[in-house]
Amino acid sequence: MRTEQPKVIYLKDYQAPDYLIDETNLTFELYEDHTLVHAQLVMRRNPERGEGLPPLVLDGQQLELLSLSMDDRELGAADYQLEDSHLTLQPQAASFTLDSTVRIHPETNTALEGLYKSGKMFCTQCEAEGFRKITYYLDRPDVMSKFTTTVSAEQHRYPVLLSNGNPVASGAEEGGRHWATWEDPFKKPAYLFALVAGDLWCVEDSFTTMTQREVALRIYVEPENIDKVQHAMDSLKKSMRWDEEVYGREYDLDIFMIVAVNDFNMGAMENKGLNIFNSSCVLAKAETATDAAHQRVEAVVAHEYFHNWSGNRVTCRDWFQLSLKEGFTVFRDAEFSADMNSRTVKRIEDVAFLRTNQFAEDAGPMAHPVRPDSFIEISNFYTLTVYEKGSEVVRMIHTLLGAEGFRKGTDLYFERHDGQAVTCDDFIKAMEDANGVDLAQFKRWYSQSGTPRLQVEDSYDAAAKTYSLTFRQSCPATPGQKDKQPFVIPVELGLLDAAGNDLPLRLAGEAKAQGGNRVLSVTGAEQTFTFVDIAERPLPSLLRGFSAPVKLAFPYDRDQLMFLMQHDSDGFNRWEAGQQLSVQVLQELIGQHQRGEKLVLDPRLITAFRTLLEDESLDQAMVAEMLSLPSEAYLTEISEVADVDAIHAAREFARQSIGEALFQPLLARFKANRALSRDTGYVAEAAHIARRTLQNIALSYLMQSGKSEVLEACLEQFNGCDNMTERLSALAVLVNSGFEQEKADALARFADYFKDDPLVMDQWFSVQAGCGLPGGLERVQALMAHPAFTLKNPNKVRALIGAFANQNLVNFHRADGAGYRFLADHVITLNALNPQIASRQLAPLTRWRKYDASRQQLMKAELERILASGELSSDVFEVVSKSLA
Ligand code: B3K
Ligand code: ZN
Repeated sequence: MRTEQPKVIYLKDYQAPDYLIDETNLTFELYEDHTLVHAQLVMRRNPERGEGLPPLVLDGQQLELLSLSMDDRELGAADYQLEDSHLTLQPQAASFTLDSTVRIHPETNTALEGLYKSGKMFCTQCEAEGFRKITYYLDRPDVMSKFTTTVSAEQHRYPVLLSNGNPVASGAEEGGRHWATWEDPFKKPAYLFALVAGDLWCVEDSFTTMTQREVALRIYVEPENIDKVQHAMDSLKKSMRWDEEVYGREYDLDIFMIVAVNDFNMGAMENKGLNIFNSSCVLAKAETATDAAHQRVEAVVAHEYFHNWSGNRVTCRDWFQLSLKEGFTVFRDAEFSADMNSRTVKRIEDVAFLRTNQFAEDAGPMAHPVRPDSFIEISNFYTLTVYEKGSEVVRMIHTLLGAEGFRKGTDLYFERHDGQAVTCDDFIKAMEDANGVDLAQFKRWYSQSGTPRLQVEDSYDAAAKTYSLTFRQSCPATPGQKDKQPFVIPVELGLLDAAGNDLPLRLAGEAKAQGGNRVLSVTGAEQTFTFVDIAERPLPSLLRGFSAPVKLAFPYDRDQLMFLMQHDSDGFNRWEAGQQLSVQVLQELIGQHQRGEKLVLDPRLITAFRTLLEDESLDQAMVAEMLSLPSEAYLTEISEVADVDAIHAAREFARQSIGEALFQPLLARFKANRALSRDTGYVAEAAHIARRTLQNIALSYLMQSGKSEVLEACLEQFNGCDNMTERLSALAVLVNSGFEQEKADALARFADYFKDDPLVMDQWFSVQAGCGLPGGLERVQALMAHPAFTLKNPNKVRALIGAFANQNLVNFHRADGAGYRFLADHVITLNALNPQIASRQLAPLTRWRKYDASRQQLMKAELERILASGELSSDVFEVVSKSLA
């Protein structure tokens, strides 16, 4: 826990380091009750920082300094100053070697940062500032060094000893111990350092690169998981090929390793040559992981692999530039997933996630630009804004420059900056220079926070045959930013004629039409575009593919939305029209509920859904997406003041009405798809994934009827299927039903069967935590006493507490505030155990401004209670204090 006051760090204060570390030679002696770390740092004065020898200030936290010497001269207490998080000493020459030995305690490290133990294995997590918990160092990404690492441990407990780079030597020691030395030929910042020691098994494969080099691929897991690795290995090979084909990027070491660990604060980490993964993002087989989990493994394996270029070879100068690697890499992994699966479905999923979660962040107290200009705790800035909005910003560059222009830009970026630590400006500069364009105004996406609104009006002049669209952009005030300058907003669009075809698009002043789909660049606060040769009033299809992360408003009526749902040539916008229709209908129901009126569902929604269900030519994955109503979280995000109970009642009523009105076509789809599942068994291909998704959505609507016929079908699926996708869906449907006995039986049997598989038990916790039936809080409280639950494992915290607070809105926001009290209690406990996880779990409380006065009071009171609860980590302190400001 910190004892120094939390300090705000500003981007404007950035200065290059005074000293550089050319070589880092580490030796770890791992024991059960402590670890010794010997570090030899070959250092020199940074020539860019001028003359003289300023004091050397090394970062270090929770380290017990045992010895320190400079150029072989032992230093005594009078030679240095030791504070909570720094060690300061005075170099005597421009080049010198510093040797230190510290004692650390990975065995009691519950924060899971630095070196720690996950179960029986040792592992590390150093990004962003975890390396300072391993040894005294210049722990900043612009200090890049060549690392050599020796690990020594008891042979029997830790037969596998890994670090970054290539293995160069190993041997046995006295007393049943052994050692291994690894050398990483690439200079890297300390945040990419990794070490693993454990009793691990590995699956090995190889990859031939584009220049015919053989790379050994190894995925290490605990022995019981060895049968769940093939999917990750396949994903890795696909990623390596894709990065060669799409970006011309080849892997650079002779070996690439992934290690799966159970206790991990996030999804995975791109350490050079030795990626460490949350086991939830590596392990997958049909019997234990859903289709969605398989896709997540594929995406995360790709993401971390892609970092080898976008992040490792070219890294960040400072942590304000985090989106330089994260936004770009999320964009790369999203395009990879789009190429491997359905492009439209991937886009729909990403946009739904962004609009629900990132837009909420952008409208809340922690709103910050894609490149933040200050922070207290950098761990709090691994956000949806830096990652997902950052990726949207890169996507817009791709849209504006086109695929070829974008590739020219990335080629120049990698060539110019290979081996360097750079900034978002350097990335943009490469794009500009490679394409001869000026992105000065575009760069506001990096510096201005908040989600822009784009209001669109149209007018048609029948006599002149012209059609005009007027765009007005604005951006709400966000913390620290009152007035915003106009953004560059790429608007991809088409104009539909009465038959639903795209009209040729010719702007006034242009010689000829440029296709039926094009991108307009909206750059002014208000801007009008006039299309000519338009024989009839068209219906616009705007922001196709969600070409910019904005809130677009155009006054469509419901019939127009139904028309777009059927005819838009852009698959994303067909879905979007359906979402807008659902939102209009649900908002009407919410109003009825608030006025105490009888709820009446607009029958047009039923008609639209019936059309989708009955058209067998449609892609089933798209049908499934289009049949999914906007989530309660999304309805909350778009409300001025969110009425939790009305939102829940309206959405449940709509689901019920759809289930009843479309019972027959839903049942027909369900039965046909379930029968196919029985015939073919589990197949991990797109068409089968689509079929299962639609089958499971149909089942959940059908269960609304409460008919015993559906219960039987659900139990048949639960008991008779051969995969987790069908089994978990059936379980979720039962859990949300009123069939108490069957529900209890199914939950008990599932837990009994899967009790030894922590990842499956996470699903079991989540399904129950998300159940919106009354009594949700009590159910979650009871589950916290389950033997499989522990606050020390982040996956468990997310599966139970996180799922409850983020997905079970009606129970979490109980009017008496008990849900808030529950969350705050656990944040206080977690603050001492694992500050990063504590601070993440806080997010739902920070959104208090969205709710009615009584809930606002209750939520604020809990934030205040956390603030007063004692010594807070900088992580929790920053989020709580900014939320209350
Ligand atoms: N770069 C890591 C995130 C590290 C988070 C540190 N608190 C994973 C990723 O984005 O690939
Ligand atoms: Zn990343």
